[in-house]
Amino acid sequence: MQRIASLEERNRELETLAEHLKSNVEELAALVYVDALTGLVNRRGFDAAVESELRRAARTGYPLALLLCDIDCFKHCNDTHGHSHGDSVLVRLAALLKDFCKREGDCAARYGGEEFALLLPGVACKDSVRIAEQLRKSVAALSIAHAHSQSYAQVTISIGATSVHGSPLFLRRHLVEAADAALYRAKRAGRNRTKYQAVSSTGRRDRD
Ligand code: GH3
Ligand code: MG
Ligand code: MG
Repeated sequence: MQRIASLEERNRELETLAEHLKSNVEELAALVYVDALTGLVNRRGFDAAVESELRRAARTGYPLALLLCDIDCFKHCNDTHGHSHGDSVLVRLAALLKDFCKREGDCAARYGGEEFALLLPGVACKDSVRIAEQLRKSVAALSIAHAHSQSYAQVTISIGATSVHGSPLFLRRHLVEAADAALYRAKRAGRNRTKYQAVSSTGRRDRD
């Protein structure tokens, strides 16, 4: 009798341990998608979000916009004010980007070092540029010191915007390449601006 009671007790302990283990595994799995510095979704999480939203766009026919944002002359910012100031700039911009996630499915991600991505389901061309400009102006309005920036006294970002209308033909690559090309044009044109590049499976169209 005593042996049965002790086995039951042991069983309960093992069940509790298994529950802890399961929740730890779930927490770890979630962390795989989180950027440690900013708390935003990381590149891996962003890739998963884009895949999922492209599938949803193809199902529903709704548009999907992507803004790629890159801090202007950030190397100079680090060189002038130090790496920890640079880190705090990244944290502040990440918080701002989070504020731009207003609807279900909106996703702000740290795409790479000083690059961020904003994925906006249901947003088409014109609105993507309008939101990008709001974001760009909000960053400038933070007035974060950036003494060595080429022409600006404060931290600024350049944005490459793109959007697709739901179609099974669009791949993550199509979306990212168009946004990246637009971002490149924004940098070439002098930074602290937004450029839009449409993406289609048949060809590309620029809009200045
Ligand atoms: P551009 O306007 O052409 O984008 O110029 P840039 O200086 O921003 O671009 P560049 O690629 O030359 O430099 C990116 C800098 O971003 C260099 C790197 O030290 C910094 N950076 C990347 N990740 C981090 C980070 O986690 N923390 C800090 N403080 N700096 C970072
Ligand atoms: Mg960059
Ligand atoms: Mg940069």
